Amino acid sequence: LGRFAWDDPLRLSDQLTEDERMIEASARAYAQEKLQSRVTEAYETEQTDPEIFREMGEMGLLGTTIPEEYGGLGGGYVSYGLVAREVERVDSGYRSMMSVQSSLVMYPIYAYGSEEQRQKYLPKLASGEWIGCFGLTEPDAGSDPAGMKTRAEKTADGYRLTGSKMWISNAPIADVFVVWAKSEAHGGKIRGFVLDKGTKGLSAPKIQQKMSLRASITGEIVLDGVEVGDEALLPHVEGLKGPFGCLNRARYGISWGVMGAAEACWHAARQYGLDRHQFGRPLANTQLFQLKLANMQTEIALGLQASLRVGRLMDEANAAPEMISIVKRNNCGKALEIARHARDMHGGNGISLEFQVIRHMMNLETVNTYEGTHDVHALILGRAQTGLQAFF
Ligand code: TGC
Ligand code: FAD
Repeated sequence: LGRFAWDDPLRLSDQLTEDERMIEASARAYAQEKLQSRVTEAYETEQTDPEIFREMGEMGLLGTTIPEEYGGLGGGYVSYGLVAREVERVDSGYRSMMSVQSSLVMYPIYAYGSEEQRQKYLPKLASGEWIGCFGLTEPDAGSDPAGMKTRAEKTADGYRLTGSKMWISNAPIADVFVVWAKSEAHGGKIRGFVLDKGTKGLSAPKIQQKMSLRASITGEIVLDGVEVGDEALLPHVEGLKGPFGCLNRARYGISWGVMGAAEACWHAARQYGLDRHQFGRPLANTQLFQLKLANMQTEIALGLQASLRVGRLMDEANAAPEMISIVKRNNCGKALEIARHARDMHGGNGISLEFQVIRHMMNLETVNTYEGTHDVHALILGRAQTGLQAFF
């Protein structure tokens, strides 16, 4: 008979390589030793510490899949997923900071950039010396990014960008801005541009009063006739497949990350149920409590197996975007449900930041929405199996 571990029921750890286990262990050590102790205050006071990028860079947690010659770790997608899970076990906002930098800023510069752009940006982004952000969403174009209004006009030696981006992670503290705009010189097709902080006409005001993802700063990007040289254009991609190529990677990472947040909630609920007595016995000694724990254990074990499968296929360059929609959508939805149950199982204490679960629950509301909402991924999957477009 095989061994059963309650906290690793399908023995995910047996399915990892030695290298993957090492990366997982160092990400876990960093997250638990350096992030866990500051998250409650950061969340409460809505503070993002830019130093975290430097620390993550030093630990090799930025650009896990980017080749070593550009400062990355040269690792695979399963390793990247394991890092996301460990960081999000502490807070979805910290994972957001990491995954925007890795998948949405370093990846497009690596995959679509010129050699000069790679040399200029990637090592400093990998070390965390520079912070990056990714501007796709606009005030009037969220689920439908093809409806973006931001435009790039050709000038004598470059481009002039005008428009605004909304809900952009890291933007107010960013040094490097990857932004997507419709370029008149390219027949109105969407093109990517890399902008440097301090360029005239570029600003990124902070979005205030967020009740979710409060440890990760979010802003607008205002492009008020920003003039850049030709070298700011990402030369090797055109159309929506540019930003979507980045989103495939970030969405996949989220599918692992949210399982980390869900595990934190599940473990907290289990421990709370063992410690807290009502009606003369531990809460965990009731059938309803155990049913909820069994559901959490099952959904997390299945979700992790699914992400592992997609990660292995990504490492073989053999994954389809629809597979990523399945794991992003399902794991986010399940994680949010688990966090809501864990909050309930903590009773009144569940609404206090001290017990962590409400922070995860609030964060997961965002994660269920960004990078394609739960329903938008359902429409992607509906289209893939019926051939019928139901977005409009
Ligand atoms: P559609 O006609 O489906 O596609 C247009 C072009 O794009 C290509 N494409 C993809 N390429 C690669 N990977 C994918 N996943 C792709 N999906 C589509 C497609 O082949 C086509 O190429 P071509 O060459 O034929 O032009 O486009 P649509 O306009 O009908 O799209 C519909 C929809 C809903 C699927 C899509 O727009 C969508 O996914 N909407 C959600 C938007 C979204 O995810 N935004 C995320 C913003 S970034 C963010 O949230 C970061 S949060 C980060 C953090 O803090 O962690
Ligand atoms: P909408 O698209 O207006 O959707 C509203 C509701 O309508 C949703 O329930 C949606 O599912 C539903 N809906 C939309 N279309 C349909 C349809 N056809 N059929 C049925 N229902 C539909 N974006 C970036 O570019 N970069 C970032 O770094 C970034 N970071 C973010 C950080 C945070 C904290 C948040 C909250 C968002 C971030 N986003 C970022 C934006 C995010 O990707 C969008 O919020 C998301 O794509 C949804 O767009 P929207 O908010 O405009 O909602």
